[in-house]
Amino acid sequence: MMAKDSTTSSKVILLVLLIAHLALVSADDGLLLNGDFESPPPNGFSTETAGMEPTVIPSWTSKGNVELVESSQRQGAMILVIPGGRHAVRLGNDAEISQDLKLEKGSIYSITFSSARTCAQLESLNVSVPGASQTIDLQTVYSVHGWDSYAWAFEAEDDDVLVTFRNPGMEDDPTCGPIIDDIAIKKLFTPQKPKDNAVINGDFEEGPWMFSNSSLGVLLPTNLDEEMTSLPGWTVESNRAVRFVDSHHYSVPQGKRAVELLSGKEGIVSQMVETKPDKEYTLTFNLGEAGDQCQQPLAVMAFAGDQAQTIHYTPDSNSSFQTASLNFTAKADRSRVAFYSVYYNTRSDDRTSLCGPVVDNVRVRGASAAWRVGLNGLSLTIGLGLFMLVTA
Ligand SMILES: [Ca+2]
Ligand SMILES: [Ca+2]
Repeated sequence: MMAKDSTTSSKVILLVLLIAHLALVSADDGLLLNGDFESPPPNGFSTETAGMEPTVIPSWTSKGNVELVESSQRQGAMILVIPGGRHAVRLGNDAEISQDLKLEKGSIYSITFSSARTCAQLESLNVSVPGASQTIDLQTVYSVHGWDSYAWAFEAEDDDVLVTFRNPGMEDDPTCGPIIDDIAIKKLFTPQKPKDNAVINGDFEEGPWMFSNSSLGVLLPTNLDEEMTSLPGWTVESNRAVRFVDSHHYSVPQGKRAVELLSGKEGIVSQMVETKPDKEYTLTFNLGEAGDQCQQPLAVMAFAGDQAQTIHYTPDSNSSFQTASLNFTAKADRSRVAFYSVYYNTRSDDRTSLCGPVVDNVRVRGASAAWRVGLNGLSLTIGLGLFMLVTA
């Protein structure tokens, strides 16, 4: 009897631990509480009372003209764009929503969110936590659906972090303002640098949260701080974003994740890699197509140290990617590796959505002694062959 009781109680303890563990995990990675704005407010969803009284949004604190909007809701002649499900939130002039997150002090997190603009004017969205903030320009709509997902990274200064989304705009029409939906968070870790590769996260497997239905990928906007990036190791040094894509919705050369380059030379992803001055290196990477009906031709400009080369996408008939390489001699103890799309590509079906070449599996390897011996051996053989040809 005693034995049975103790087995039962240990099972209960195990179950409690498991639930506690699951609760911790869900608090860390994935959708924020009511991050999809589908939880009904105390008085239910209603567009009747919109603007009459402050909107109560479960799990969120709001300030200013914040409105829960519904799919099929009209604004003038236009039907509002709802990125996911049936509901989203719209921020009027200077309005904001915020939520307190329990995080781990000192860790780096990436927030993924979807946003659409409602008016033709320039709209932007500011996302902030104590000590960090970024304003994301919504002027460029990258997809024909009228909304995009974005990611933004920050370091948690405390265990309690208030994340705020604010519309910094002051439009004449107070019903204008960005729509937000599907807000999720992911704790990032920086992969170790592999022994035979100077590139960190060269396979792009570590990155921002992606929903399983992220059919539009996640845009990574300008980010000049290499420590605070949603794509560990990499920076987006251009005005325009690059797209993080997954293998469930796109062709990815290696693993489950890769980047798709957009907007021609306005979308640049780069990394400073450790090198030894005067040493020879080879940059290799996979160049592919995303399988999103992107209009060809596709090509990248690849940079490695002081070398740059245009590489056109010309794969074998039954492959969606090829391997390209570029040799360089390092001039310093850090060398820049960078990529941008040579062309400004759009999808062939809608001719509007931005697309471009996919880059994955980026490696920078030093030319090893063994490789040089091999090369010398090869040139000796060729030299001998030539000598024999000449003397024959
Ligand atoms: Ca929603
Ligand atoms: Ca990959």
